[in-house]
Order: sequence, then structure tokens, then C-alpha cells
Amino acid sequence: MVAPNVTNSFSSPSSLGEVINLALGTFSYGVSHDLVLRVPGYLAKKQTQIISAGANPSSGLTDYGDLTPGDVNQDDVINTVDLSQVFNFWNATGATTADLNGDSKVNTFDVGILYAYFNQTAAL
Ligand SMILES: [Ca+2]
Ligand SMILES: [Ca+2]
Repeated sequence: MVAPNVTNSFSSPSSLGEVINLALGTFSYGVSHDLVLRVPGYLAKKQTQIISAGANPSSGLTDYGDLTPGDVNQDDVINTVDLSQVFNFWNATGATTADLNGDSKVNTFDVGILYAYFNQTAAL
């Protein structure tokens, strides 16, 4: 088996997000809340923000920073379960969360990405 080459082989989706018009009752305005960004195939990432009425933030976008690829099943850890899901979609084409580098194919490049971040967990 050829060693997967993960250098420059994936691009992160946009890590910018915006929370718009949160409903009162589930949030209190003017106090800090933990906002969790979940992107299929990536570890979730948390930001703490003071929520106010209207768009949050009031201008611009929240920068969640770089996202970590490899959490295929979205359980907040990159492990053998994710690896098995990559193998379940082996040689699949098209959109799937097992396609970690976004090239529409599930192959050794995706396994390489998963191994690069193996055992990492979401900091929630
Ligand atoms: Ca996982
Ligand atoms: Ca791929």
C-alpha cells in the first residue's frame, strides 16, 4: 500500500459562521453562551460569545479558526469508528462525510487525513 500523502491534499470549508436572530427563551441576551460549530466530517468547535438581539456578531462573522478533519460520524472523537466508515465508503464517489479532502473520492488520501488527526477530540 502506498503511504497516503496528506500534504496540501485537503482544504477546510469556511470556518466563519454567523448566528442570526436567536429566539428568546432558549437564550438570554447579554450573557455569554457557548456556540458550537458542527461541520460534517470535522470535529466540532466551540466559541463563547455574548449573545444579543439581532445578528450575532452584530457585524462581520465569527471566526472559529481552523477545523480538524476526520470525525466522519460526528461523535466528537477521531478513532477507529471513523476509519471503519471511511472503509465502508471505500472507492465511493460523490458527496460523503468519509471524503475528508473533498475530492469526491474515498481513498488512501482520506485515510491519511484521518490518521494525521487520530485520537483527537473536540474541545467542547
Ligand atoms: Ca468520530
Ligand atoms: Ca477524498
